[in-house]
Amino acid sequence: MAGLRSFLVLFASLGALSAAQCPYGHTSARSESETLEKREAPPPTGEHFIDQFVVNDTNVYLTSDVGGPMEDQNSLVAGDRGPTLLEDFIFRQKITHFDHERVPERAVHARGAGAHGVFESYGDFSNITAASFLSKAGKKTPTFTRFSTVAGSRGSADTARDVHGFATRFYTDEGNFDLVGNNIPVFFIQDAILFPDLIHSVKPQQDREIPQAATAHDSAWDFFSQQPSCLHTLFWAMAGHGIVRSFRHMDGFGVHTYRFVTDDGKTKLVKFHWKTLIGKASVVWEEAQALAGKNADFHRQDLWEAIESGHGPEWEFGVQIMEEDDALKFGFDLMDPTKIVPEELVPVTKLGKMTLNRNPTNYFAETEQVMFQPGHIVRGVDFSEDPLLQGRIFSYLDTQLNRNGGPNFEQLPINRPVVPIHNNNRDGAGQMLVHANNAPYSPNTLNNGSPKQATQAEGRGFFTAPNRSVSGKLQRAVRSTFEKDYWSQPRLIFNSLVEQEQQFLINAIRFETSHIKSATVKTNVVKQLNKISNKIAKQVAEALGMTAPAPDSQFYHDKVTKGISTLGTPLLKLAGLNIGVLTSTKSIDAATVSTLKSAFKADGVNVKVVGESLANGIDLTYSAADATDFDAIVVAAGSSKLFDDPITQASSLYPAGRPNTIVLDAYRYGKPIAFVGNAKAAQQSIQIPSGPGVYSDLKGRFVSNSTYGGMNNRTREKRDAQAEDNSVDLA
Ligand code: HDE
Repeated sequence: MAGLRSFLVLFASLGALSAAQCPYGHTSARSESETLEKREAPPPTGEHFIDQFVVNDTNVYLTSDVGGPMEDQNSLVAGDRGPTLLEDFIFRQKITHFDHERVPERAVHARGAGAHGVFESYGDFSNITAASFLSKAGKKTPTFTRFSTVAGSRGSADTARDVHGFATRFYTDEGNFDLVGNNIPVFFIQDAILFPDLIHSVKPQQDREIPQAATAHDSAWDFFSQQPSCLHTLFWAMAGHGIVRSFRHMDGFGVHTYRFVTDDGKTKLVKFHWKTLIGKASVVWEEAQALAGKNADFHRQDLWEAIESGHGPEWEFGVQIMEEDDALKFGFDLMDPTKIVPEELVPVTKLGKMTLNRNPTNYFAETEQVMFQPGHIVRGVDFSEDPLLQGRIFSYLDTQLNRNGGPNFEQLPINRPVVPIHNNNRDGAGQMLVHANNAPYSPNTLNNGSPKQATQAEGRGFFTAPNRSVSGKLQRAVRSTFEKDYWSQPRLIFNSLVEQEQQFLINAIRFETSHIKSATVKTNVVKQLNKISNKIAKQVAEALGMTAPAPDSQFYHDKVTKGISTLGTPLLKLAGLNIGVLTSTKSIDAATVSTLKSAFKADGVNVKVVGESLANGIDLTYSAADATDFDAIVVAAGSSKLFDDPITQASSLYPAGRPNTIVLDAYRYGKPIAFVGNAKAAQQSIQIPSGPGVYSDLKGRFVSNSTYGGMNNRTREKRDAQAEDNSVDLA
């Protein structure tokens, strides 16, 4: 069985506060000097800060909202057949609360899943930032991360093709820092004032609210083709980054240029990066579409299960560091969020690692009520003049007020920082604190001037970089320093994909644009694409039945950059991936099933064994299993009869041809498939050709003749060289 694990190696190459420490300091009096000094991270009590709010309903009586024990299964009625009485406070309380259970969903990024984690700093980075969570090697800071899609509503499918949100809150010992980013390093527009236009164009059509969570319609492409700043982000989304295998398999980006500020006020321009330590992976469009119907919770479930199984996802956190004087040095303005700084020009400096290790206890209380804001920053981090970022600083606070109906949402358990809050903000709906200071204003003498003003020099206050200055006349116009070239970088992205990914990207645009009805929009789209690549424009035009345009070569070039391709980058880990072993319940025993599973355990790979019935330790029946359940499939010895003739050999225990469909779908979705022992006959009967991604049985052993999913040419040589060592003894 040791050999079985090596199949996985090949597969990889293929492709807290305790109750006494309430954050608001109202249960334990802290001295003033204590709150003004630099504070250490919450002590490692072994408890998570959220635990103090968790309600334990074990072995208790039901109570009303105000505490009295009671029963709530029958309403209070008059007589045997009479109406319900207004007096029934129990009924009214229960129903009223239910009627108010929902809050407005997020205007964008409504569909998401979140998890707690911990960030660990790799070192003392006080030479570049005063941020306390980066002040010491090994320093740990609790985090909460929410991943999302953008366009769909709260109940939409996870695998909609879309940009993905990657928002992380660091609960630092100097307050909360939110990095509200995406899995794509650029954005559609350069100015926040265009955001409502962008979102109105991609959201469902106004009259019929169709299509849900999709840009394959006229208005989206009308906007994209009229506003060519969209093309760069669009190209990332049309490549695999729009249909990720899981949240774990994607990178994250702060998108805007921010600033790091040191204690003595020196600044650097920085771009934030999250780099997945599992490796990037995406699904193919056919599978994404199937998943949208078969398992709308695919990403949410994957995240949950990875954490529950102890294989919580990890990312390295890093920054590209640039000098203030370099803002215009790269051929575009660093304040322009539609441009990447290629890593060949400015490499990413790794600062630490985040591991997600705890699922929410309550989705609503944590994931739904977490209120991220780009305006949540800490000493050592500062904004930049990026007009998109500037607008976001306003929008997120505004939207949180709308979702919560008042300003006290920062006091909710998931939003409150792990350090005490002292200020003169008062009252409002849902105020949860009892402020004792009778002089809630500054300056005051009645409370000895407290809370005192914390500044750069005293009390470790937040401060705005002293280097920032502006001059010039007020204007309402695109920044003159913003590059008018919207086409070179999308071409850079296209050039940097492997051949098969390039075709996927073109196919994605073909799919989307085939849904456009307006001839004008179609023409405009092809014109824009032609400025990026004549090859793309021609292929899209062909599908739309249009005449291919002549090359518009002003922005054509052959440059490439790293970090773009998904298929060209091997997976780094297998933890949390699923292998389906198709077998026959009749020919396998429980001991073999259990040995199979433990052979994969060390790599964190889940094996699900599929058979006709759930006898003998089988996990899934052929009726319930689907190719979308697995990252790879092994058709095991003993199952060949099930494949011989999909009609006549069909068992009464599953629909005709079901085993064949699973293997064929897996093949179409580009998943590695292995045929073991006498299952080779199954390969012939289903007529799956040997080739990339299909492993055949040779003398009872597997030998790779392929690459991950048959889609990765660039790493093929390396992998074939490994094949000898990675042969597997399964038969
Ligand atoms: Fe957002 N965005 N956004 N956005 N955004 C929201 O805030 C907005 C932008 C991002 O998991 C909203 O709390 C404007 C860029 C994420 O809770 C809203 C502009 C990036 C999330 C809003 C942008 C993002 C949001 C809706 C143009 C990547 C989900 C609900 C200037 C850097 C956070 C909410 C979560 C959510 C506004 C552009 C990422 C309406 C005006 C660029 C990950 O306030």
